[in-house]
Amino acid sequence: MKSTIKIFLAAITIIGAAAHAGHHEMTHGSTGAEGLGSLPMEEKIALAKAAAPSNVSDNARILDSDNSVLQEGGNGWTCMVGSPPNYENPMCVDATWLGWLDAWMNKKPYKNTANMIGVNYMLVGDIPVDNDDPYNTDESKGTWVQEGPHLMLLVPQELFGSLPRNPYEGGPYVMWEGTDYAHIMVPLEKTTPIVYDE
Ligand SMILES: [Cu+2]
Repeated sequence: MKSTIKIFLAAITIIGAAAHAGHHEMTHGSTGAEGLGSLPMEEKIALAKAAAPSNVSDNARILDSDNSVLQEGGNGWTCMVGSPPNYENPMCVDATWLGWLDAWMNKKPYKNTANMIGVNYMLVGDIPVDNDDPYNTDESKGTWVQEGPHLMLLVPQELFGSLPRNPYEGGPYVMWEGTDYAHIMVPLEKTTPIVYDE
């Protein structure tokens, strides 16, 4: 599992960098080209833990962006520091989501066989994502969204029901409909459309 998480983190870094390359920094508060890459370990741990409530993250395993373990955990949760250089997308995930992340990053089929829903906390927010296509990095096509604080839920896809597939309709919605990686997004704040500069 370690190596697969590492692949995931490497790939999400690439996706993040690609998304940023086509996206003007002003619209989502970059800290600059050098970013936060040289953050002390304690600050990385604090950033990762900020993705979830403290009763989830205090005793979680904490992973750096290169998959090194910054802190061992003991409660079944894994918090990840997010993508360098700016670490805007830390997350805290359960075991079900670890399986999903492995499948997504390695483009393997995925089906939730855990017999329980999966919960993923992203209380800090995320980088821009195409809601239509999990692997699209071209912001000139697709339906791009950048969530603030949100949860992501894995449930059997039959249970998506009539939830919106449009991230801007309001309330929970389905991300990546029609793929194995479809999941429910639960924004905790109003979703503000991304503003692109000319
Ligand atoms: Cu999502």
